[in-house]
Amino acid sequence: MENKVKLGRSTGFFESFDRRPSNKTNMHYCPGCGHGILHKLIAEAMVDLDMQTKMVFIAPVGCAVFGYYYFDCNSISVAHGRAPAVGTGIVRTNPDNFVISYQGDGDLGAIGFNNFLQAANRGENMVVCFVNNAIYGMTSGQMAPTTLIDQKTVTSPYGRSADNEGFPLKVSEMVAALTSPIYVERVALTSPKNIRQARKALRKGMQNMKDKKGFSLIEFLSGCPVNFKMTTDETDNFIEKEMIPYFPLKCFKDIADERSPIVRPKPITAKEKVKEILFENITPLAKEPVTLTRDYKLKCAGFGGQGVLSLGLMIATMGKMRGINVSWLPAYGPEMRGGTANCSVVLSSGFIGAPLVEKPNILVVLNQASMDRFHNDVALFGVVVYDSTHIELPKDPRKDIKYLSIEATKIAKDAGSAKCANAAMLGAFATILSGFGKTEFEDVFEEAIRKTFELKPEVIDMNIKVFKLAKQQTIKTSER
Ligand SMILES: Cc1ncc(C[n+]2csc(CCOP(=O)(O)OP(=O)(O)O)c2C)c(N)n1
Ligand code: SF4
Ligand SMILES: [Mg+2]
Repeated sequence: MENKVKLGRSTGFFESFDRRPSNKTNMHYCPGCGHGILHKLIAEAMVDLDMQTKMVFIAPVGCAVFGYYYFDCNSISVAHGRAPAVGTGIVRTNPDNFVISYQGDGDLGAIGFNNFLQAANRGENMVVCFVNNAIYGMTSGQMAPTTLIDQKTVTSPYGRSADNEGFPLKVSEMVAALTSPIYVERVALTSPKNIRQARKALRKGMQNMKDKKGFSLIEFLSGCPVNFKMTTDETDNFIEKEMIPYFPLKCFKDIADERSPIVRPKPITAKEKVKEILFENITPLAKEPVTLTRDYKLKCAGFGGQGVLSLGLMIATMGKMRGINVSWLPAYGPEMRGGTANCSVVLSSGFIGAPLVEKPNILVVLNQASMDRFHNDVALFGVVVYDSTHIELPKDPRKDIKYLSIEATKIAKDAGSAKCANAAMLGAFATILSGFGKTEFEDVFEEAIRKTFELKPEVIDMNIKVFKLAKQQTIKTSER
């Protein structure tokens, strides 16, 4: 490995920063900022260690958000705090790639802390470069998880207080306590001596990654003169005199030599193979997908315990059996205890952008509260299907949607189990679909019931019976 300090710009950087809309020669960092120093260390190390072509630099949300302007390697910009999660995807799908998860104290220690900690705990093969400048730099100096006690920021104008905001987070100490990480060191981007140590630590972490040994964390104490409202000398002094006593510079863990290279099962990414696995136990019908001319966006709502979630699941399963994309999103929480429960279901021949259905084109309701609460959300010319055994039209019915009803609970009760009112609603749904000419689902309803209740085989026959009875009933269009 080339280890000599070189003068001039590293070839790890683009020759010209063409991705920058304005100045193509300089970085955007303020004078005296630690980010610029660390960028240089990274660029040089990735060239010297011959990792450039396989390196993926993950830029955080924070002042380093534009890191991809500078590094001549693969790069990705991610949502705030999500670098270790995206990095996990990269190294798991392409284990030969290298990932630098570059994160500030807000990005890593606040919004993204769980993502970070879980990646560390899984021992992902990556290097996390944690820039601890004790402040939110990009957003003009708010308090960070690592802001020191008594340090003034715009959101702690009297200084951080342990009683009010707790003590600054010692990230390296916490991560070193986990079993998986192999290397954890805290360094500082201040004096030449400290920068030399930072350079060494970074290279060690990167070598670990090259050897596929797992997770390395390097915490860089760094200055933000602009938001500290200090000169660069004062900033270095603040790091030396205030930060280092609380965040000691230290190698907390270095056990790479004790670990063998990680070998993880290769994930299956080939589309056809994924389909085969997903649909293996479902039905051969899935291999000839139906084409829907429009998406079905449903909301099924009622009391917890009425089977609205299973109703949604049955409908989603039908879609799955016919080879189209489906999503099923239940709403849990306090609503489950006797209050309303609901789920969103989408059936689509295309991609499903969001599984949450806010404007259903079909609303299936099993209690009055859900009728009153959701009917105003139904999309223009949409349909509300309700159980008229105990639900009435809302006080202010809309003129631009249809209200269809079936005595679901009565049908189910007469058949022997009022609990199967949801299967009666499925029957109503089948009738509505055949009204739309969507008979291609015809042969999967019963199979969907069987599949949904395969762990409760004793309820299958009754559900199918109620479904069939309901399908024979005429659905009423309610007067408005
Ligand atoms: C989801 C989301 N929440 C909040 C923000 C606002 N925001 C932008 S950067 C940032 C924190 C930056 O601080 P840090 O991670 O310490 O990076 P620094 O700028 O100090 O290097 C925040 C809260 C955002 N962009 N996205
Ligand atoms: S605001 Fe602070 S962290 Fe951001 S570039 Fe300027 S000095 Fe660096
Ligand atoms: Mg910061």
